[in-house]
Amino acid sequence: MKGITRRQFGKAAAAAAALAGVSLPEISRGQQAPGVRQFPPGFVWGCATAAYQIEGAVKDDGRKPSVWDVYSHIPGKTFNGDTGDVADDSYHLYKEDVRLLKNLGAGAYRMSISWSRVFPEGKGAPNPLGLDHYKRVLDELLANSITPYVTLFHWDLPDALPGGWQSRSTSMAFGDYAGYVARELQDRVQHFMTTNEFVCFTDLGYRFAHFAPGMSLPPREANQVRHHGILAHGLGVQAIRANAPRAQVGLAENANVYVPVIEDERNIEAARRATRDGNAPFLTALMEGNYPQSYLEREGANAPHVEPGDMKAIGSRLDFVGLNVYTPTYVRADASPRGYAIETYPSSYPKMASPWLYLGPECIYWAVRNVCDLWKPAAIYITENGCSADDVVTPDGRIEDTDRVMYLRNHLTHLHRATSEGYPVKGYFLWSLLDNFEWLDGYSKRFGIHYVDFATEKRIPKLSAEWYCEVIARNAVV
Ligand code: GBH
Repeated sequence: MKGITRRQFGKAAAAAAALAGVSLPEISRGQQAPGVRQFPPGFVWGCATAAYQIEGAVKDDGRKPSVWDVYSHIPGKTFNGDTGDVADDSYHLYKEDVRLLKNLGAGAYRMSISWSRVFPEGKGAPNPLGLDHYKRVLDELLANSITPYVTLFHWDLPDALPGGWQSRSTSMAFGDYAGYVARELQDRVQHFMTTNEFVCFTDLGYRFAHFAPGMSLPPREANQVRHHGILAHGLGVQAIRANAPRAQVGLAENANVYVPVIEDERNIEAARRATRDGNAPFLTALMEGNYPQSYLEREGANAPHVEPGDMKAIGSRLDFVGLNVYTPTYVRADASPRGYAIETYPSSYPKMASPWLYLGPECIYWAVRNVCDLWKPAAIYITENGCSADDVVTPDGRIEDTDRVMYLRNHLTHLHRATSEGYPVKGYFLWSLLDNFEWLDGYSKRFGIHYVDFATEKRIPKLSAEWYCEVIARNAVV
């Protein structure tokens, strides 16, 4: 990015300071200086994306439609009728995107694989051309010393699977797909995530008719869909372990993050209870290998039907828990039987450019702390964190996204609190490497640290990319 290396720059600055008779702390990679929010040595810095949001090329090399292809083409579902047909065209421009990562100095990239490229019908015969594409992408990453972290399912369910997530056989099909991909890619990939954000492909798709496939099932059926989602994860973990014994296995989950309104013992305890209770059908079930009794009682006759062996699979040991963190839910202790109450947001509460994205940077600390205090996972990654902003290109071609830098800097400051208190956070993936298809919001919401001109597919680093480059180089908040 620059004419001289950082080391040279640091030396030159130190020399200049020595001449001037002052001593400046030389803050460079791996060095601790007073007041510097330094991350532990070896901390992994990366960016995240997902297949349907960036790839385009929806008909190339034998790919068949996913539920999101179908849904985004239904008039009125997405902003402006936008679809992922072309998106960032990363299917063809992946070398350019790896170059963006390289320029940042990123050590890792979280990407997802499109199930319907690998198994166009969701099951049956694999399509070798589909996996060949990912082998090329992975080789490009590895040639640039960027470690791939691969998500197997980021919502793009093959449309051909009968019944979608209403059917238990979809969970089995996911297990088969996960095992196949893990076996084929184990020489290139050491970190696999099964699924991304259960609530988004179960409740939002099948209960609230919001995301694909747009159904509003009654509670019993919707709870069964949830169960099939977490069962898929569990079968996926087992299949990956059986087929790629050296791989590290986890998932990426947007657990609700409960932040104590006041940081005292009572409210901290309330946040912990809320974390267990508010994530009962998903992360809690995974971490405990059981649905909490309170969830089963609450759902009563609508509770999911569980077959023998399901909960054992669901509770499979994980090498890491990945948390996608965006926004807080504030809680306080109260005298109710459950012991906590959720605060409502005042209308003046600040938000980023998406209406749901309330700004509360301490949520990243509490996401880590609540999960670690409750379940003591071996390792945590922040698998997503980032924000939308109303980016504009200035006449001289710059994107001055100071609001995104503010969002990120504050989140990293609170993440630093977690690492400095000894919580086992191993890495951070910024959402997102580049602007992309933001689901129902189409191309109207930009989350990238690289701006994409969707007419030309030109990528331009934003101020936030410059900032993140500096964070990575110093392994510290800047
Ligand atoms: C992540 O979800 C996704 O993993 C990623 O694909 C996505 O691009 C990124 O966030 C940014 O959105 O329409 O008011 O009902 C974050 C969690 C859950 C936030 C669904 C938006 C819908 C809000 N998302 N939620 S609303």
